[in-house]
Amino acid sequence: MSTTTHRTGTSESATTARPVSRGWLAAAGVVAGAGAVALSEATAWALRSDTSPVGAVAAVVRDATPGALAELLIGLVGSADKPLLLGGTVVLLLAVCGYAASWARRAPLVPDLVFLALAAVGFAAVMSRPAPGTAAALALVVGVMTWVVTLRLLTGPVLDDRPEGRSGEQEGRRRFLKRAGLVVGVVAVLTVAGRAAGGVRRGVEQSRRLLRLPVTPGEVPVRAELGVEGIAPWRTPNEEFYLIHTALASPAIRPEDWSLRIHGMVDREVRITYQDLIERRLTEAWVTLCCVSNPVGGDLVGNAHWSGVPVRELLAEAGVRDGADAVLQTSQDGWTCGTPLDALTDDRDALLAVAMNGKPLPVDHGFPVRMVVPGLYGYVSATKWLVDLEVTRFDEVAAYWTERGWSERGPVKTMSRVDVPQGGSDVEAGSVVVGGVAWAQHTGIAKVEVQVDGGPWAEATLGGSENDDTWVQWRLRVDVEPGEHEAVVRATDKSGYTQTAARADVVPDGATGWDSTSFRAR
Ligand SMILES: Nc1nc2c(c(=O)[nH]1)N[C@H]1C(S)=C(S)[C@@H](COP(=O)(O)O)O[C@H]1N2
Ligand SMILES: [Mo]
Repeated sequence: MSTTTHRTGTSESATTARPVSRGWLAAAGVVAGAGAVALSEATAWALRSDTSPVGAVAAVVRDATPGALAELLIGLVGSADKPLLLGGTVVLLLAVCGYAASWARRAPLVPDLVFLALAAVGFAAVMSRPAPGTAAALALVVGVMTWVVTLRLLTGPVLDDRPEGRSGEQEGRRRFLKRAGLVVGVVAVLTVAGRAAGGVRRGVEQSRRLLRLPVTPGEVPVRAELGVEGIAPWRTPNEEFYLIHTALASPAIRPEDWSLRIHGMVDREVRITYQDLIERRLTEAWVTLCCVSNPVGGDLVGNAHWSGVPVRELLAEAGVRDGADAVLQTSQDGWTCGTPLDALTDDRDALLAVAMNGKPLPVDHGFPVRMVVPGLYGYVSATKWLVDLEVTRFDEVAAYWTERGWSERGPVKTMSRVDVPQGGSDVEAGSVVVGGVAWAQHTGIAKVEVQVDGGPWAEATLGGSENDDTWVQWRLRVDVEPGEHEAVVRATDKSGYTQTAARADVVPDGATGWDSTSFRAR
């Protein structure tokens, strides 16, 4: 009984009497902050070569610096501006981390809240850069987790109640230094690993840049562009082309390591290397690709000039056996889809594509080889990082999205979209141009009609196109009085089908319904 009383007394006096070393807490914050930044950068580096949270913040700082000041600074430091900018950003970050951690005893929540705020700034910075991607978001999550764990690990010995006096102090310091050493070691190993993984990606980017393929960017057909500002450009630039894939990090495949196997219900198995493929006669075609998950009015659709080898030629060499009706495609990262055999063997431009708009496929769009099939949604046809084609039967196929409730067949549904006037915008009363895009790949768009404020349907002017596999732009001049207005659009394809007004969700086989825009005329 007396022992218990004694212990309690000691511990209370230690808590109140021992002076708290804010310096040690700040040191813990700097080490934890450095660890968090390093692992966050290493994650971004390993997953993607072009996004870095610190780099993004530095870029925002750069863009926000008034031009004259920036010039003055660059004049002062010359070409050292970039390292200085990055270094300055890191120093500032660590200073904030140290200061925040020095509050760990008096206000234990402050360090974590401050770090979360820093991460939020990083997130905003990353999102403001072109092509942000999930990798950067994941990198920030890794950073926050590293901070939370290492800060507790390091402040533990400093915050621990222990007997007052020199020996207690020394013991705390010893434990702090031991743990700091451990943190630095683990972070260093993981950072090196991250950089090594990133190095592979950079190697692939490098070989991609050095490739010289006999391909062209294609010529945009005359009158494809109707010259209306705000309508999506007829050719979607590679950097703006939507991205959909299940892979967390895009597979990094060197062309010399790539090969495609064609097997299953065939007379002879075919294996083809990248070199074999690009030495064949390459076919080029404009094809609009769209995602089954694209909602009415959505932008998961893009048009590009693709170069590649018609897959029907390779299937013919393999010799497709009777009874087959499907091809199971597999990517290097294990994603699969089932494609109707006839879409790959009829006369359409179903390509094993190696280039997009005249450039080797971007890594995120499937480098070195992907499939593109006009008329089918991407989830049943457009395999990126393609490595395997198995000729088979639909009743034997289990593919990634069909196992998750999406339809086995995915022909593209006829669709139209209004791009201008933008929803919620103000325009001048009088003559107003309504415009957008419409697509019905491999069937073709026959006409697009617009209805303003429930009035009669009026036929829009269509832009040119080269084939029925791409979208078309459309435009219509309408007269509007001052006030609120709504314009609705619907397309009719060359089979005579007019888009239904009935709204269907994207699951299981693509959205239906009419797109519309509401705007105000002054
Ligand atoms: N390997 C792989 N290929 C894939 C996918 C994927 O998740 N993994 N997604 C598909 C889907 S759903 C679509 S819509 C298209 C998108 O192609 P893009 O990212 O080049 O626009 O790729 C298809 N190919
Ligand atoms: Mo998709």
